[in-house]
Amino acid sequence: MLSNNIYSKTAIIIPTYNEKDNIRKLIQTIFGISKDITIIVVDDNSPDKTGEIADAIKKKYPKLKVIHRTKKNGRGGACIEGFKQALKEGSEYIFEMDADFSHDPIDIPRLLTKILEGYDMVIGSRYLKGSKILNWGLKRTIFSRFANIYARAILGIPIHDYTNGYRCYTREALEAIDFDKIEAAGYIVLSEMSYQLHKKGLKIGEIPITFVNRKRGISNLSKHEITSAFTSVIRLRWDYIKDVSHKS
Ligand SMILES: Nc1nc2c(ncn2[C@@H]2O[C@H](COP(=O)(O)OP(=O)(O)O)[C@@H](O)[C@H]2O)c(=O)[nH]1
Ligand SMILES: [Mg+2]
Repeated sequence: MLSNNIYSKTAIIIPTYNEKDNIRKLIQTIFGISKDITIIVVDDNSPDKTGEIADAIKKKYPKLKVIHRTKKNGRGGACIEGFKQALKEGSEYIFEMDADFSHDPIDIPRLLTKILEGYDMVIGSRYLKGSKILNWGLKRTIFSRFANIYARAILGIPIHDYTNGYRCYTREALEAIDFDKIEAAGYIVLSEMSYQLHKKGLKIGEIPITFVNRKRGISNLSKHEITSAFTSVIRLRWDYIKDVSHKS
C-alpha cells in the first residue's frame, strides 16, 4: 500500500479533446484511489464542453485543476503545459494518461510502486510479456507495432512502447527535459521525451498493462499524425546528430 504522503506528491495530467462521456467518471475513479492526488486536466476548448464539465466539479474536488487552451493544438503540447504546472506546484511524481479509459486508473499505484524502486520514468507498456491490447482493429494494431519497431530501430532506446502516453515521471526527469527543444505537438512528443531522458542517462522502466480501446467518443489520431510519426522519428535522430557534432 502506498502512503497518503506519496499520493499528495502525485499529479496526473489528463489531456482532453471531446471527452464529455469520460472525463467525470475518470476524475471520480482517480480520486477514488486517493483524494490526495492532484489532477490537472488540459482541455483544448473542446466543442463538446469537456472543459466546462471538469470546471463544474472543481468545488467537489479541491485538488482538481483545469487548464483551458484556446484551440486544439495536439496531445503532446497539452501535456507539456500540464507538466510545467505540476512542477510549479511542487509535485514529485507526475503522470500523463489518456482520458478515454484506455489507460486503466487501477495501474496508477503499480506505476508509482515501480518509480519508487528508483526509476526516472516508468511506461505502462503494451508490448511486454503480460501486456494486453483489447478492442483494437487490425489496421491500428499493425500501425502501432510497426511505429514502435521503427522508432526502436532508429532511436535505439531500450524500451518496448514508445507511443503509449501512460507514464509516470519523477520531478527530476521532467526538470532534465529541455521542453523548448520540443517543436512537435502530437504523439512524437512521447518519443522525444524518452529520447532526451535516454541520452541524459536517466533510468527508464516499463510495466505491462492492459490497454483497452476507447468505448466512448472518437479517436483524435489524424492521418497527418500517422504520416508525421514516421518522418518525425528521423528528424529527431538527425537533430541529435547535429547537436553532437556542433558540440564536438
Ligand atoms: N488537449 C488535447 N488533448 C488531446 C488532443 N488530441 C487528443 N487529445 C487527448 O489525448 C488522449 C488520446 O487521444 P485519443 O483520441 O484517444 O487517441 P488514440 O488513443 O491514439 O486513438 C485523449 O485523452 C484525448 O482526449 C489535443 O489536440 N489536445
Ligand atoms: Mg484513445
